[in-house]
Amino acid sequence: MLIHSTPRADGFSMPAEFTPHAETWMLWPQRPDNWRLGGKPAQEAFTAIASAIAQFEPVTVGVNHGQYMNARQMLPPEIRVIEISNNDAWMRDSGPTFVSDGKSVRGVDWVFNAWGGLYNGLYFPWDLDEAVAQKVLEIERVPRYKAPLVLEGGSIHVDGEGTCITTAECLLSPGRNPALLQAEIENLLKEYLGVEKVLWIPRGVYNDETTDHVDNLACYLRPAEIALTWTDDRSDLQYERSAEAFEFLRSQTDARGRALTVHKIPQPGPLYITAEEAAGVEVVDGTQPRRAGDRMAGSYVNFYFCNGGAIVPTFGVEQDAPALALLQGLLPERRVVGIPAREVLLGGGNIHCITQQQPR
Ligand code: KQY
Repeated sequence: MLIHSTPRADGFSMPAEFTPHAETWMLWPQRPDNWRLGGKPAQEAFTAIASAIAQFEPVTVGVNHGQYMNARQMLPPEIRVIEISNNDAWMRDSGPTFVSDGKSVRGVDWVFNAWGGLYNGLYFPWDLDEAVAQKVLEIERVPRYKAPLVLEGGSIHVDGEGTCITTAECLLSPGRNPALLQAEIENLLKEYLGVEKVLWIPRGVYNDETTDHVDNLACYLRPAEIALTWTDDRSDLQYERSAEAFEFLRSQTDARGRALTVHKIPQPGPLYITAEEAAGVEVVDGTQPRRAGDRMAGSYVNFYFCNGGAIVPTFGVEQDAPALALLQGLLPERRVVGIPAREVLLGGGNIHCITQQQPR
């Protein structure tokens, strides 16, 4: 059911990810021009991630028709597998953003254009992705708002208490909403997320193909507390970006007037695509290339909260164990679970990007 008002007008807002979920939604990777070896290693990684989340809450995975039997056989039986046609597997971005008034949930269906449309989008067409949010909401019989804004879920985080963080690099990029002024975009965020204040971090993670989604750079651990991907190496291309985000966030207050505590989470690597990995991806004109030697936008901050847990990407590098220990120390009320996710990173994102929470 389509609603013609806005969440804010109706008393709805986006709950923080760290509050209780009814379930988690995911999609299934298969396109051979993004996932190496026909998607098989990514499918194994997605299976491990979905299985880890399913220890904490119900999981539904949407798959294209031709992958139904494969996904059904790979995923454990407690995970619901249903057909949802898609162009690629980023439920955070093509899926709905759920909003709540404390009694019921509704969904926001943003305009999706593959992270930049014909200007700098990552593939064409994206028509199947564009319909994913509506299908999820129809399946759940959740009323839908259609937002007049190109936006992906990975480009926003909220504290659930009136504040949204995003990056200017992403939301003001020419491939998204070139006809809108920053103040107009901010107003639409307030209307459709039900927030009162938007904090515009300048940039995200170096070489992030989403044009700097905030979910790869920073996230809320709880209200007024943020985790930020970090490096102490001043010669690293990420240093300036993280340092400016740190200074910016420390200079701000949130919607409730609180100063922000910012925790630095050292980045993995730097991580680069190997020749073997690049060779496994089909080259298609107009699709984001995967070249040997290209730096990947690896980050531990791209993790996912689920009921009682936090599912954190690991990369098989020396920074993994300290990062997991650091996050466990910052989240003592949860079980922090590390899952190997280099195969997800090779596709251009990570665990947060492939998941979407439906609040309880
Ligand atoms: O950062 C995200 N939310 C998604 C990454 C998408 C990458 C597409 N290749």
